[in-house]
Amino acid sequence: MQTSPTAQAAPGRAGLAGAERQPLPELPPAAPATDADLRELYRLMTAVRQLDLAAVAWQRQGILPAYAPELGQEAAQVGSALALDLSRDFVFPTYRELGVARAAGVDMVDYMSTHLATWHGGLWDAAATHVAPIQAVVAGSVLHAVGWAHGQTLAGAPGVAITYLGDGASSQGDVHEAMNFAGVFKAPVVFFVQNNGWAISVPTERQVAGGSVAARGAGYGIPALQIDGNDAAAVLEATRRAVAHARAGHGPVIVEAMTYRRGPHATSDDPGRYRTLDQERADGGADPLVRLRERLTGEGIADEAALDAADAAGAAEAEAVREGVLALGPRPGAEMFDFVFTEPTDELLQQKAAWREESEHA
Ligand SMILES: Cc1ncc(C[n+]2csc(CCOP(=O)(O)OP(=O)(O)O)c2C)c(N)n1
Ligand SMILES: [Mg+2]
Repeated sequence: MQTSPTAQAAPGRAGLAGAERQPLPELPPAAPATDADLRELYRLMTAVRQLDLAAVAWQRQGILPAYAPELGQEAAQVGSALALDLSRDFVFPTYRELGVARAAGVDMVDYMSTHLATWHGGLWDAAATHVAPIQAVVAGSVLHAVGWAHGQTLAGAPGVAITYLGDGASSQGDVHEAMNFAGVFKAPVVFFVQNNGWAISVPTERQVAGGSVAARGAGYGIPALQIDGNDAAAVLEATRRAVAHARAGHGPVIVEAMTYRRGPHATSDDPGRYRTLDQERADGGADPLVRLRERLTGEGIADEAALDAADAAGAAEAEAVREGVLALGPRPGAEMFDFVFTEPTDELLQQKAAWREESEHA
C-alpha cells in the first residue's frame, strides 16, 4: 500500500505527541463554603451591586467620564477574590473588576478615581494591596500575571497570581503565549475567565472556537474547571482548589466561570443594537445576588433582617464613596509627566516645563 509522504512519521518521532502526553493533574479538593463564608459573600456582593449601579448613575450625572459595569458578575468576582490570601497572592484585573477590588479591600474612592480618567490611572497602592492597576488592554493582565507568577518561582516565594480575562480576551494571541509559557514553566497562576457571553457586541459562540475556554487547557497540560459563575459558593470552592494546586507547585489552572453580562459593555454602549431585552432576560438566568439570598434564607443561614441590614450598609457605602469621589477634585495636570518613568528623561522634563508654561503660566 502506498502512503503519501505527509502521512509518514519522521523516524524516531512516531506517535510522539500522543505517547508522551502527560495526563492532566488532579486538583486537590477544597473545603466547601461555610455559613460564615456565605454570609460574607452576600455582604460583599450586595455592596458591590450597589456601588456598581451607583457608578453607572455617576457617569450619567457627569461625575465619572466612563465606567464598565459588572452587573450580574458579582458572584464570579467576589467568590474568586475571597479564595485568595492577599498577604501572598496578587490580582491582575481588567477594566471590569470592581467586585474583585472591593473584596480584596481596595479603597473604593481610590478605585473610582481610575474612572475619573485622571493621569495616574488610579490612586490605590498596587504594591500594598496586591491588586494591580486596571488593565484596559484586552489580555494585557494575563501576561503580567504569568510574569509575576514565574518571578515567585524564581524567588522561591509562595504567592499565586490570579489573572482575570474575558471570553473575548481568550481569542487574543497573548493568551496562547501566556498559557503555553505558564504550562511549560509550571507558573503558579490561576487564569480566571469570566465567560459573560459577550465581547462587546460579539457573542461567545462567534469567537470562541470549540465553545469552551476551559477545554483549551488540555492542549497546554493545564487542568481546567468550568463552573456555574453565578453560584458564589461554587466559585469560591473552585478558586480555592485552583489556588491550592498552584501554591503546591503543580502549575497553572484555568477556571472558566460561566456568567452573563446583564448590562451594557460600558456606559458608552447600547446593547439594544445587538441583542433584544427578551434575549437578555432569557440568557441572563437567575440573578446571582437573589440566588444567594434565597439560599441563605432557605437554609436558615441568615434571616431577612440581617440581609436587609447588609443591603442598607451597601447603600450607605455607595453614598460615602460618591462624596469621596466628589471631594477628590481635579489632579494637578503636570502630574502626567511624573508617572512615566522612575527617573524622567531630559525630553520629558522639557515637555513638562513647556506644558506648565502654557497651561499654568508657571
Ligand atoms: C488589545 C485590545 N484590543 C481591543 C480592545 C477593545 N476592546 C475593549 S473590551 C473588548 C471586548 C473584551 O471582551 P471580553 O474579553 O469578553 O471581556 P468583557 O468586556 O466581556 O468583560 C474589546 C475588543 C482593547 N481594549 N484592547
Ligand atoms: Mg466577555
